[in-house]
Amino acid sequence: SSQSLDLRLPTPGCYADPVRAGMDADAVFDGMTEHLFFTLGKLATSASLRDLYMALSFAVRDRLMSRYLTSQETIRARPQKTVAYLSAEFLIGPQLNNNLLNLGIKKEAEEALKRFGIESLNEILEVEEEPGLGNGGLGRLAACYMESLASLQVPAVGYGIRYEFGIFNQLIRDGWQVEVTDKWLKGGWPWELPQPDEACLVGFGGQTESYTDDNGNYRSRWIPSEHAIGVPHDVPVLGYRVNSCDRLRLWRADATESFDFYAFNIGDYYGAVEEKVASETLSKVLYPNDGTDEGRRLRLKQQHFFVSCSLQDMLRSLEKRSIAVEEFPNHWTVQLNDTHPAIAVAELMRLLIDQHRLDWDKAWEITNRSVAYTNHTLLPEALEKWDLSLFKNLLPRHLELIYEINRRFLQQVRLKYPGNDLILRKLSIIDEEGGKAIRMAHLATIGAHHVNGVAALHSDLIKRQLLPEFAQLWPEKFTNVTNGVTPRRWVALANPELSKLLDKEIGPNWITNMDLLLELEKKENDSNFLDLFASAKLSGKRKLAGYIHRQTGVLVDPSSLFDVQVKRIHQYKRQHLNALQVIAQYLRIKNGITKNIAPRTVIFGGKAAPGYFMAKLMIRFINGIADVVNADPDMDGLLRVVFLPDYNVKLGEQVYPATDLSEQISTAGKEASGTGNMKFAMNGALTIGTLDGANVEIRDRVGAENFFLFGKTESEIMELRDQGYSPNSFIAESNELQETLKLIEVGHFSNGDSELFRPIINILTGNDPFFVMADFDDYLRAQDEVSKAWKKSKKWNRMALLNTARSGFFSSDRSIREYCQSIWKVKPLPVEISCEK
Ligand code: F58
Repeated sequence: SSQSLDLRLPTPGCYADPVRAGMDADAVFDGMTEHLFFTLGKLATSASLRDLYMALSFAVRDRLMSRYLTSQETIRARPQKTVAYLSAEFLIGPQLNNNLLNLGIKKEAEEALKRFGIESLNEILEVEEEPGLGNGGLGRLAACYMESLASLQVPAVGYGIRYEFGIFNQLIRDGWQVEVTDKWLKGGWPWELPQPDEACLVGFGGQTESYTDDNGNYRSRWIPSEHAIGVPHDVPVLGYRVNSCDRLRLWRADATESFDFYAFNIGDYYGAVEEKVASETLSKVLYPNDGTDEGRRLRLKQQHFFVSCSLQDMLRSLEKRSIAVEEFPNHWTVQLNDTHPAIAVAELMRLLIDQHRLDWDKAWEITNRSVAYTNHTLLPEALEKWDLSLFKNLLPRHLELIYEINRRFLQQVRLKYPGNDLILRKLSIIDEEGGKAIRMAHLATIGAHHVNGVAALHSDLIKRQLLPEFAQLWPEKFTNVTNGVTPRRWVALANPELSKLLDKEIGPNWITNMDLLLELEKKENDSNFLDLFASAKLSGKRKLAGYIHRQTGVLVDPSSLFDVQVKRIHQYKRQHLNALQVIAQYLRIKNGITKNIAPRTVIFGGKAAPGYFMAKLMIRFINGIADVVNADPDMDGLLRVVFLPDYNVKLGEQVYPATDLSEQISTAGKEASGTGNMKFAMNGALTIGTLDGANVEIRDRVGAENFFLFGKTESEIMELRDQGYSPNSFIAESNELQETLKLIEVGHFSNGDSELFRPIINILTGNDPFFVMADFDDYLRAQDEVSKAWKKSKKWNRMALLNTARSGFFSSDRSIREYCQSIWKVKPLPVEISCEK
């Protein structure tokens, strides 16, 4: 219709202005110049690096627009099913380089920058502040999945929260973690498009009342006591070298206007401003927990806020196109990224019943046909439960609906297991033990048509241990989709040296078809090629060594074995097992037993949850060891220990290409999947690991002979636990372990303070919940294998090459194809950009 208004209006497909849409270096340069002048108010002659970053980002964003708008228009005009990926976290990382890569104008941007006197694109990329809108693996997975969805041309929207402060920045002071607020928005963030016209209203609190409707039916209605407004902030997510550009829609909480007007009427201006501030705190900060559920009221508010906005947005999209609400499951498939958005089950029921006037059965059918749930953890302390009274106070209508969902569900269970009260108690959404609570995993499982784990072992354990009664009831509901990571960011962009080599050897198509990497297998005995492969690695290591020196002052040798463990700090991930191993190596060197030692640089990185004392102490412990090791001349040329502060996506891009040995050493059965393990393998690192999460599948694919396996299996751990595990029996059998523990106890790594690391010793020699003592000797044995293998460099390089060659399965493109086929039933919708008027 806009065309009939004015034929001169450009369609998104043929935006004519070369300055804003041209893809050559001249156009990019002109675009930057215009943005410097008109958008940023700067003269090119006095532009700072940050100005140039902003100008280039705006110029790149311009070039996304025809793709983005045409994609959104294609989805609107040719209605088919769209994926709604609901996630409280999207850890998307820096945007500029990724968009340059996916647009295919990296060279052009470099050329344009040269005209501003900038010799390397890296200088500009350095300036970019990353949005830390996630804690770790779960948030990063959501980002990889959005990128793959767009690259596979699948219509999708990622729905989440635009936190004003993301995950804290980590400083290290005197060896301790210090948290600093992450003010990622302070300089303006060029990648978002606020859409205030599409705001949604969300209620909280108040009460419900029953009434009889016009047809004489009993109904319930909710009268909330407060409201917040969700304003969408959209981030275009462009696929790799395609026109498809999906949308990440992040909601920012605003105060409702009525407060402001009310203030003028009653004169309580300051009181009203306080209310406004309170409702805006909703999207203020990301909860920095990893692994423990805190059950905080504000977090439940955040969850309901973004879920309600997102579902309203989906329903509105149908209304706009005059599609009946009954058609919802044919137009939207809603994926719950863990239980954080699980309130969607109740909220969709509420919207369908209370607002769209559907009856229960129809509403339930729609909900169940639309929603699927991904579980990311088995740790009992991480399973979300909401205190019943808190929940009722905040979401009274949702509680009523959950009671009814539960009543109908338990009725079904009773039919199948007559007289079995135990199973009813086990399956109920309401946990009756202790203070009553709502089990969100149960709500999600009952509401969803599919429940999936994130690696084969994990999905199996969901069925056998976490939800066995549910799996018996609905065997076909449970499935596995092994995680994956995007090769665009994690190889093409992070590892330019390796990418160049791959392009030359097998052509550029590996970027979208990682199975092509298998062709590298035929190079496994080609010394020339192995040398080239190794020198790509060495170049990554040199860059990281420079970064380590600048950040920590520690000089490391790029020819040493780079042994890396980067991930959130947690007892189940066992950074302390790694640290103990370092001490054992240190002792060997001190005692002159250096024959089997390979020169190593042991690198740690990761944040600890601010309230997790043991994790913070583990960081202090690693830094205590680093201080002693790095200051001891006996260690020169043999051992270095580094704790890299503030591990995030950007730093990960430097770390993965520079790693020789990937530490994946969690207690078997505890790490749902892991995704860093995949990034390492793709970049040619060998793994030392337990049979946990996706390690199992990595080992199966790359070959057992190219993987350093150690430790008890999940079933052996269970057996040990059932027999009454005693760490001391393992300590008694290991001299090296005794000496290692002794050295910590006497304060060797804490300037003689024998108290500082006492809690670590106590936990390891006490009940050792993560079986560190049980796995120590076997870990040391595997590390000796690593050292031995490192010394035969050609053999090592061959093993490393085979890891890269056989890692194609772990592309998130494969994961997304599986979700599309077996869970979502969605097909790609190619986007054509044409210029017909
Ligand atoms: C992670 N979970 C798993 N949770 O630990 C990891 O094995 C898996 O590879 C990854 O998900 C992707 O499936 C995870 O990162 C969180 O960060 C939660 C954030 C919210 C609070 C509770 C932890």
